[in-house]
Amino acid sequence: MSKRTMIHEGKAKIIYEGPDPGTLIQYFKDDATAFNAQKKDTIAGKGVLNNRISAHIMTKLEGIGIPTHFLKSLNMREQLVRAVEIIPIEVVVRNIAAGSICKRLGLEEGTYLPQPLVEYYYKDDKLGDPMISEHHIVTFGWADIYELEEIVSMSYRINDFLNGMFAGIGLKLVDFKLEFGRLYGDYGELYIMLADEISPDNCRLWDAETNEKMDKDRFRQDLGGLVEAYQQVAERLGLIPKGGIIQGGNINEQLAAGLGEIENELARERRLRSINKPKPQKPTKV
Ligand code: AIR
Ligand code: ASP
Repeated sequence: MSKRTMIHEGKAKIIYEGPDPGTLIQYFKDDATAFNAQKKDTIAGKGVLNNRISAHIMTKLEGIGIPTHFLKSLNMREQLVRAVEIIPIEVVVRNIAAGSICKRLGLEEGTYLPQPLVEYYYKDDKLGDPMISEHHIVTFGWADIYELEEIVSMSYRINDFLNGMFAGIGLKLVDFKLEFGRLYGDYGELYIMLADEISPDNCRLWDAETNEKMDKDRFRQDLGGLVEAYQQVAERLGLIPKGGIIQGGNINEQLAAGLGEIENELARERRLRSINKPKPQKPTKV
C-alpha cells in the first residue's frame, strides 16, 4: 500500500491510483467527521462496513441500469472504481424532513415531504458546501442542462429503488446525498455515472417501527452506537453474518475478508449508457 500513488485524501476515503489506466482505488477510512470536519473521530470498523454496504448498493443500482463508477470489491476496505471527472455538486434527495432542511425552513423532524425533493449543494469544503440552484450550476458551468437532466432523472430513480430496498428491511430512507462524475468514451460520447459511495455516512436511515437513527446522525448528535447501527444495516441487507463482523471494537478479519465476491460476480455484467450530448451551447435559462 505504501508504494501506491495517492491521488486525493478526503474526510472518509482515500483515492489511490488504480492498477490500470482509467481506474482508481477507493479506500474507506474509519474516520468520521461532521459539520464540515469541525467534529472528528475514528470509529473502528466503519470503513469496512461502508465499503461493503456501498459495493452492494452500487451493484444493485447497476442492475437497474444506473451506471456507476464501481467496478469491484478488492478487499475489506478497498474497491476498484472507474476514474471519472467529479462534477462538483452534491445532490441531496429528501423524502422526510431532517437535518439542514428543518433548520432552513423550520420544519419539524420527521415530517413527510409532499413529494421527493432534490436539492443541490456546491462541493466546496472551504465554503461549507453552500446550497445552490440549477441556475448556479448552469451559469458557472459546473454541469450543463443535459447533464443536469440526466443527474436529476437518475437521482429520482435511485430514490425509488433505495426506498423499496430499505423498506424491505424495515428502514425508512429519510434522505441521502449523491455525487456524479463524467466518463468520456473512445468516440467522444459522454457517460454520467454515479460516483462516491452510498452508505449510512451519506444516507439518513430510521428504523421503520421505532424511528431509531441508524446512520451518521448517531455521531453528529452524540447518540453513540454508530458501528452497531451500521452493522445492523449491513446485517439486514444480508451482507454480514448475524452478530456482525466488529465486536468490541475489533474486526473479525476472517469474516470480513472475501465477503465481496458475490457482488463481484454481478459487477462483471455491467452496461454503459451514454447521454447524447449535443455540442454545448450557452444556455440562458434552465
Ligand atoms: N450529506 C450531505 N453532505 C454530506 C453528507 N453526508 C448527507 C447527509 C444527509 C443528507 O446528505 O448524510 O443524509 C442531507 O444532509 P443535511 O445536512 O443537508 O440535512
Ligand atoms: N461529511 C461532512 C463533514 O464532515 C458533512 C456531514 O456529514 O455532516 O463535515
